[in-house]
Amino acid sequence: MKIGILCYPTYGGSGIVATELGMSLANKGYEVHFISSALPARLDITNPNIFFHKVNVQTYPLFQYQPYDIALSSMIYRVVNLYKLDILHAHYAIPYAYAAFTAKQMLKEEGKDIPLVTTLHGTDITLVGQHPSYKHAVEFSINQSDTITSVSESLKKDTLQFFNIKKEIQVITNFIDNSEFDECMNCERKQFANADEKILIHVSNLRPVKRVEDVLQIFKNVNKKIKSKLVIIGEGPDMEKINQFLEENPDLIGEIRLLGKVNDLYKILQLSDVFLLPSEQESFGLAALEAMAANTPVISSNAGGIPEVNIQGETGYLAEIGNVEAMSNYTIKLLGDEKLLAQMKINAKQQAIKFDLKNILPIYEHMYQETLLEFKNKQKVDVLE
Ligand code: GMT
Repeated sequence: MKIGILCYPTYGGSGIVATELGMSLANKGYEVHFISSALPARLDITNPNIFFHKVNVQTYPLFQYQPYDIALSSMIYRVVNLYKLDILHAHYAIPYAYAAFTAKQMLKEEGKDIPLVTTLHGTDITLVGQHPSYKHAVEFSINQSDTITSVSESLKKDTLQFFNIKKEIQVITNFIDNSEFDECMNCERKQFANADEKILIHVSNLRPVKRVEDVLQIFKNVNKKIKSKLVIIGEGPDMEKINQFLEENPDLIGEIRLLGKVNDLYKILQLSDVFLLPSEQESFGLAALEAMAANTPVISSNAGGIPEVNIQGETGYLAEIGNVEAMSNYTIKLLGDEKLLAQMKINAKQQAIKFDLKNILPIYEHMYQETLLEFKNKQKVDVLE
């Protein structure tokens, strides 16, 4: 089967999920074509089953805004034609589902068609997709998809609540390849903390929905009671809030390490004692799952799909969004009790194993087969009519 994957190259979890999915499919022998504005960050282009097609936006002095969506749909059209793709898989509705629909219309003009799967990831539904500038186009393109999947039950519920969706939404949760965590056991903890200190970690694209100010405040509270360091990984618009916090709390400058984007994420997660995810919105929380795969329990808010991943009192603790006091107290309780911490590290790993790639990849494969079958049956019916 030849699969076209449409995704963001870097920004956020949808690109990571799309890339990991595509690479796993390629390893199983599928031919996978990535169509994106840049080479996806984690993509291994040396795999002979993987192809990358860069969307080139032609600039022109007349354009106030560069027409990415037009260039994208043209590229989808060309790749489907040139490589005879069997199926398209759009990750994040805006603009991927919309551009894929347009490409399909171009193909139809030539008597060709191809099924489209759209995977809803998060803010395409819960935030940006609801803006009046996008809402109707998002709703339309979701409804035009042959198969719709969402990464959590919570996101499915939100989609049905906020949009008029006329098709079944299949939940296929995000996944993690636990085998990638077996390789990096020899990590240097002393690089980040002294032997008697605990390590708290936060990984995100530092947008307002991640509530980095809560991360900082939780750490401030915890640090008063427990010898500890905070590691923040990622870049984004709220970096300024971190700088401001450090200016206001100069005594914590030496306690907080800002690493930006890193290549060794899994290694650093394995060194950590607790992962903080106090998000305002989180359809799934892939970052929390990655932490758990590295044996790191999670202190989080109860936003969106997080409770489907982080289990209260088992893999960590959850509190209401913005309840910094509760999240601080939970962290202090966890880090102050070695037995509890050791047990929760084990539980976190066990939870990550439930979401292992080995369990989720066959669900994706089955979904592609079913989508193709239904699409072909529908085409036969259309011909008869
Ligand atoms: O909204 C984002 O943070 C970006 C978005 C994405 O498309 O990358 O992330 C969402 O998708 C991830 C992968 O499915 C989920 O794990 C994140 O929870 C989700 N983020 C939000 O809902 C805020």
